[in-house]
Amino acid sequence: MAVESFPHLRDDNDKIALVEGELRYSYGDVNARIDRFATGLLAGSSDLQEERIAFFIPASLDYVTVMHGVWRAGGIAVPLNVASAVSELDHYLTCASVTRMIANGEYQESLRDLCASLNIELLSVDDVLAESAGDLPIIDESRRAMMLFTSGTTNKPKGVVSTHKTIVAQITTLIDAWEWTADDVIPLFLPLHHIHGIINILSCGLWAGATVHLFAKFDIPKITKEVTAGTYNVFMAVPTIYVKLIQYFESIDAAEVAKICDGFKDMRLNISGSAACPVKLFNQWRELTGQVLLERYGMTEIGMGISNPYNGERRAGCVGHPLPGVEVQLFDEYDQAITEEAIPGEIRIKGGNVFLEYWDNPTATEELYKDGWFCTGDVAVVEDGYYRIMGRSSVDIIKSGGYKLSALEIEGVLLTHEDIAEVAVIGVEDDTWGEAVTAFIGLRDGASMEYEDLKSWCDGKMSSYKIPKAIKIVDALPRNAMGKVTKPALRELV
Ligand code: MLC
Ligand code: AMP
Repeated sequence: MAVESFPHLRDDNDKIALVEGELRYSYGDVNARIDRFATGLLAGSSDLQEERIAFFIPASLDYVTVMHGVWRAGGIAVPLNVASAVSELDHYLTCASVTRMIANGEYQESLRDLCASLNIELLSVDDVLAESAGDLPIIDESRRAMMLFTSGTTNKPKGVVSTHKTIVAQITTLIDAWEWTADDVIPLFLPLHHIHGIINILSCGLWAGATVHLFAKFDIPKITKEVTAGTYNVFMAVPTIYVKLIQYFESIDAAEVAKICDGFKDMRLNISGSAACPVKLFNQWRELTGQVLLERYGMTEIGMGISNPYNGERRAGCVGHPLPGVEVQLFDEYDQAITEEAIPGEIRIKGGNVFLEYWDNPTATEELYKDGWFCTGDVAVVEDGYYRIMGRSSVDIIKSGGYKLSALEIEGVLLTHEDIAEVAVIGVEDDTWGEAVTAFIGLRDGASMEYEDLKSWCDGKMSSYKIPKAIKIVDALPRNAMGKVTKPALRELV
């Protein structure tokens, strides 16, 4: 089957699709701009044939124009984190063999040297937009559409490739499960290089014909002002955001808090995901706003897999049931399917929602597929029909404020510090971040280290959210008989 324009944007020309500050853009305007951008990208050719086009643009009309423009012209969209360090961008661009990069203004300036060194053409959105729309290719749904970088148990992030079909499956299951409609209005303040922002909010919103309010960052005063005004009826965030909202409530007067909480109370849906929502937070949010958070479970490679019901009991500490079209099965350490409740096992997933491949890395792709099941590395148990996430099989993956971080990647950077002889990074339970990056450091003879100095040293070498929140200087890291650092032993030192 072929799709003419993906994902589907309503032909309802006057309906507002996007709101950016004071500016409002109708579906008609957005559609026309995307067609002009796609035409400009094609520059006379009939199809981009999966050319990788990266973009470095915060949430905005331009972001949507570029993402959909690349899709409509037959390219692979590579949205990048605008907060990345140069060495991280170098890896993404090289790994994906990006040929063109779209960025505006100061973002473009920050990329000039890197793009020149990698021979990548650097263009602004205006450089590409054609005067008028031309013919666009018909795209088969099996073709690659998007590459998102995700950290894993390896040193460098891998490019997760989804097809048009994958993305449609990821969107449509959520449209049905969470009863999206054209009347929905949702704020989008999450970063737009991850599926939570891209699929669950932006793409579902645009597919449903809803209105998406775009924020370049999580701006609490601006967003809560709109919540008080009753602008939104759906709200989706990572647990850290609900924690930060509650912390904000503690810093403002009670009358103001009451108004904001009333705004939340009037919404039809508040969702939490990307990391575990502690039961304490679930209860606090219900007490403050009356909203029973709907917690769901997902992953870059699968979109959303498991969700508490929209209608029905949303159980604290649980992620609910498999979404329609998603097959979920727990497996034990011998790869045997677990058929009884209360026995923990690894979550494995099948379905149209599952990604195609890690870009240019067939070995990594094969490693994570067993008998057609994608192995998530997350461990869960089923209790009374509800899935409950118990943790991850790897200690080298950390979830901080919804970001998935690789301990090995952070260790790799820290090891380039001249005073560091050995280092082990773990995630330590934290009320705000879920897990806080903590580095255990063995110093070279005679060296000393203050936390603030290390933090400044890390600046520019890694995205700021990866920088350790704490360090512990140790004489020697605990190791097993094979000489491998025993990370669980480090946890006990905290
Ligand atoms: C920001 N900081 C973080 C951080 N975010 N530190 C650790 N972990 C994080 N996640 C640090 C900054 O480095 C800075 O440090 C300070 O906090 C203030 O930065 P900020 O940018 O002003 O913070 P804020 O806007 O409050 O950001 C918090 C946040 C953000 C929660 C809004 O982290 C965020 O958007 N997280 C969501 C990520 C996401 O979308 N994940 C979904 C992945 S998809 P300093 O020291 O310089 O002050 C997925 C699948 C699924 O997981 O199931 O959805
Ligand atoms: P990412 O690769 O950034 O998409 O992160 C996916 C990971 O986030 C999953 O493998 C889980 O470890 C974690 N995750 C997502 N949702 C939840 C949730 N509701 N509870 C616990 N962990 C979650």
